[in-house]
Amino acid sequence: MGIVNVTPDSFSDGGRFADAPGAIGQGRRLREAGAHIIDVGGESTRPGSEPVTAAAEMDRVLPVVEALAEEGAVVSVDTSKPEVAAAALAAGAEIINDVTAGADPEMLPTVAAAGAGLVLMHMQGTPRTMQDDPRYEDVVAEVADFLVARAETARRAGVAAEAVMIDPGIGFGKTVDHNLELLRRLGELVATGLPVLVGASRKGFLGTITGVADPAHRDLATAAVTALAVAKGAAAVRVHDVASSREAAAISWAIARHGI
Ligand code: PMM
Repeated sequence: MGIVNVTPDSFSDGGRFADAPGAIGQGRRLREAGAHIIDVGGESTRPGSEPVTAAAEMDRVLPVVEALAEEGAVVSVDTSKPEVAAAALAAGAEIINDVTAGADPEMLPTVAAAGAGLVLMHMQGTPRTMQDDPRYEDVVAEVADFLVARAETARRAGVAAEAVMIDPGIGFGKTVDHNLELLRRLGELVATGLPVLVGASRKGFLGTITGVADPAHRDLATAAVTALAVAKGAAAVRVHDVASSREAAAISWAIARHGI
């Protein structure tokens, strides 16, 4: 899954693809690099970020969704607003990527009515405050229990069971150690039987470990996570630089497809 943030303020590529032509061009490049899904987002969820209105989000994402879907791309839209989701699905998106795991009561019925795919992500708190002091007894068990329960709720709302992916939400209300624990024990999420998506691309914990301060220079670190996630059974990774993660995934898959 390649990332196109149509936002002025995302943490790693904020502003670079803020206009529709720039974002569409980036989506095309990610497809050429081998992305199977293009994830289009119009609201930054970086720590400390403020929400935007549904109208502003639609203005940002809809022209990009329409153009890429028209060209045959499988488009997902990163939104937690049902009205944005409905408009994006009508414009040709096939998947809703909701970082709140369908918290708005209208979201799951909206996805179900469109027969669309759904990514359910775990987050503790909200983007404005989530990194203040995240705490868990057992981060992996709590994240897994939450995601399994949300997947069951989605199924009861009419979303097809095979259309749901789960995502531990790396960096969303998690310390560096929480992120590492989730990756180390990713097998426990895979063991739920639900396809797992991992989104670690360019995130802060990679900089903490490597010392690489500029998020745009964290693609090598990201590819290392991709290799590990694929070896542990992840179904997909959400990344800014598709080419490097494709290579890492190909090698990891060649070695580990029968388990390591
Ligand atoms: N991370 C971000 C935004 N959306 N969606 C999913 N499913 N998983 C993630 O880890 C995730 C996400 C933040 O990263 P960005 O600002 O670079 O898009």
